[in-house]
Amino acid sequence: MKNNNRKHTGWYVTFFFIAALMAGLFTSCEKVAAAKENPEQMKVFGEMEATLTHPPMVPRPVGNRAPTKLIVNMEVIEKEMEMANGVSYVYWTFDGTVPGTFIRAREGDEIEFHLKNHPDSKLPHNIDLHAVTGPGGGAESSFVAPGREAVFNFKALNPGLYVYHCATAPVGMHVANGMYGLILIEPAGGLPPVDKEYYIMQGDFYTEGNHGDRGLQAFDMQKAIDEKPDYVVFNGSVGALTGDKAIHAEVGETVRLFVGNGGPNLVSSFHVIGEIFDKVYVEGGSQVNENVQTTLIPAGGSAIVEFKVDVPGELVLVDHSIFRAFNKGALGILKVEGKENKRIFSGKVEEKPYNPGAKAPIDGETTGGAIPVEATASTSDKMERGKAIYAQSCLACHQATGSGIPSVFPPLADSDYLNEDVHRAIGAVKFGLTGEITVNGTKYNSVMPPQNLTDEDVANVMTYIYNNWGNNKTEVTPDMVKEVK
Ligand code: HEC
Ligand SMILES: [Cu+2]
Repeated sequence: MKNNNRKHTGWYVTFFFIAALMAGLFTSCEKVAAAKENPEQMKVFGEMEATLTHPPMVPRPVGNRAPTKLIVNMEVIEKEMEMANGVSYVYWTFDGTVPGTFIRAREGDEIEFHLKNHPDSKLPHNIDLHAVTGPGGGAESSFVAPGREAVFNFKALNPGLYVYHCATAPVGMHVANGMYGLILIEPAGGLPPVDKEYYIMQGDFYTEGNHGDRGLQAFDMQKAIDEKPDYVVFNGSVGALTGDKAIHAEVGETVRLFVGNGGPNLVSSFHVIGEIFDKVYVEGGSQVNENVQTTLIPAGGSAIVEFKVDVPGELVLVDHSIFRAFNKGALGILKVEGKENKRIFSGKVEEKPYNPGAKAPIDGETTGGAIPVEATASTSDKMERGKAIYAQSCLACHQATGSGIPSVFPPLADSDYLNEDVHRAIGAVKFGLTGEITVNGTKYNSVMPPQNLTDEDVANVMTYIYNNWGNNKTEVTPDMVKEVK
């Protein structure tokens, strides 16, 4: 093309200019492509400030932009925040949240990292980014006292999802107080597009009081050394991803979760109840596994999981070391809205008696019209049956005497919530319950899963509860249960 231009000497200047531009573009494209094999050689174009986001949101994808000089500004803030209902904790944070803000960059970017430490901080801090190739992941270079700012540069050589964390001594304590987050280095051309992306990070916390003990809780070093956390949570606190803080998607959408584990101690068995991961970028790297139920996320590690949501409902995010989910807080909700698809999931289509000991009834033997069982069941039968259902379905959470567990599971014994409104209580048992409620003056903001009982059994178990433990002796009938929609 250049040769061609040279023949038309009258247009020489213009053509030369255009040709030079195109040649420039062409070689820059070549460099981008060639850089795949040689990321250190990747040239950067221009300069921009990174947009950082608080969890559970993530910044916009890099798309097909060229590598650039990316300026990251982050601030260390020590502040008191809520860990659970009525429980607070002095967290040490990157940008004021746990986990810290999400950084999204591209392979080949040259990152100019500014770490500021708020003047009100009591301690110096630093940052070790696992995306850094260099001593300490930047820890020494970023070490910064309160009221000061440290700057260092690094080139993002490897694509992947990386943890960053504070590495100031005692390191374990800085991490245990919430000093971690994620940095995503996208490959050239970016990750394939999806409909929804979210940022979730697990962490374990060690408080002087036990789980649920109210008030400001101090860090407990001995429990941390013993690896016996009182709280295991997503995004820094119990309920950070439930109730009106649940994350959302619509039927038919593809969802990508960037999941990290700050630790400091526990490994996460990350699972979404009611979904299968179509893809997992194992350990946040480039290897993709498919059709995975539960993926292991090491402390100081990550995974990217992707799935398409096909039916509506509440998907429950858990650490499948399951006591952590239902007793220590590692539980979140992804609410999927849209049209049902009965072929993919029908819901319960039938429920009938199963009694292997009994004689099979002979057809036509029940003359005079089949009498519904509940019409003949005496109150003592109902209480008997209700007691059995309670033991099987409710006791694990609400406890044998209906006492519940403070701050985790509300009491059913002498419960004002229960006695005030029978229809509301039926609704809780029939459809499950999320969001904040107050029982006997104490706030709960957790999740009770739907119980999948027949209307008759809901009536039985509720009659049992209402006629025990100081409740108001309401008799609940299957018809009352049927009416609650
Ligand atoms: C996995 C634990 C779990 C199980 C199992 C469970 N619940 Fe609950 N239940 C909860 C939680 C948590 C709440 C509070 C939900 C909230 O914060 O919105 C609750 C709330 C309630 C409430 C309203 C609040 C109150 O204390 O009066 C009733 C009534 C209730 N449950 C009844 C039952 C019955 C009956 C069963 C068994 C059929 C049952 N639950 C099984 C966890 C559970
Ligand atoms: Cu620190």
